[in-house]
Amino acid sequence: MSEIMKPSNESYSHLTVIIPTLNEEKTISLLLEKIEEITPHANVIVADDGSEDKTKKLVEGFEGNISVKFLDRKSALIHGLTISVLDAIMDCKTNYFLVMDGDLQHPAESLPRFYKKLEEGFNLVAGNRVEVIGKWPIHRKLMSYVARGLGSFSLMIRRRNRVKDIMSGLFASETNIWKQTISSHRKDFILEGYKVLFDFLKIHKTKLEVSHVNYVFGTRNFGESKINKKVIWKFFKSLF
Ligand SMILES: Nc1nc2c(ncn2[C@@H]2O[C@H](COP(=O)(O)OP(=O)(O)OP(=O)(O)O)[C@@H](O)[C@H]2O)c(=O)[nH]1
Ligand SMILES: [Mg+2]
Repeated sequence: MSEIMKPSNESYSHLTVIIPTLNEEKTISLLLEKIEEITPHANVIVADDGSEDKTKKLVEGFEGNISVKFLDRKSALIHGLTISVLDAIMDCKTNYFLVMDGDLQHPAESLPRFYKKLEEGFNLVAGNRVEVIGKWPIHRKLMSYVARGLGSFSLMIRRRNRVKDIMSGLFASETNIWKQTISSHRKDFILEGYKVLFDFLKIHKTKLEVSHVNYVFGTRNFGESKINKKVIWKFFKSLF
């Protein structure tokens, strides 16, 4: 893995923030601005599955002093949140990466806390939603709660590494560990699914040093949710 950059003293230059997107024109520019402000010199990969709004234009036209790459998956054979994240990780040139949503539901302000834990030597730092602010319909709350419990149980009976909130899409890790697992087990991930961290933990057998960062999750204020019944069903099937 010689292409991996050595950590430098420049803050956050060895971190790549991966943002999977599908039509996030309303929030992506503000998110990039926040990342630039909060984690200067970080790298960003926007893994886009063929947005039909201005997401591509806004990302490619972003002017700032962070490196922002638009990974255009428009003509990819398989689309999905998980495969977009996996492709971005394989493209990642830094020691560490962090995955976050593009709709401002994950607080960019928490990024330094993830980074600090990676530097302390943790292999995996998982976001843990301690509160949801805004209105979340009761069925979403229930689904999240049940999925969280079942996901954790599923990992426990398999004797795998576990995290507190398996449904959180906000997490950070060491790039090499993931590259190796993706290279050897790509077909075992649910590529069209949306719980990439759960898939990884299910597949990855070696012990990891895991830590957590608590955060407050916002409900979506802009744009539309892309989570549909099909991906939810696939996730529940994958638990067993
Ligand atoms: N590349 C890619 N990104 C996706 C896909 N589906 C969703 N996303 C992005 O993944 C992130 C999470 O998707 P959301 O629709 O916000 O899912 P969610 O946060 O669980 O649901 P809401 O609370 O309703 O927003 C967002 O940045 C989306 O734009 C996809 O198929 N491909
Ligand atoms: Mg969202």
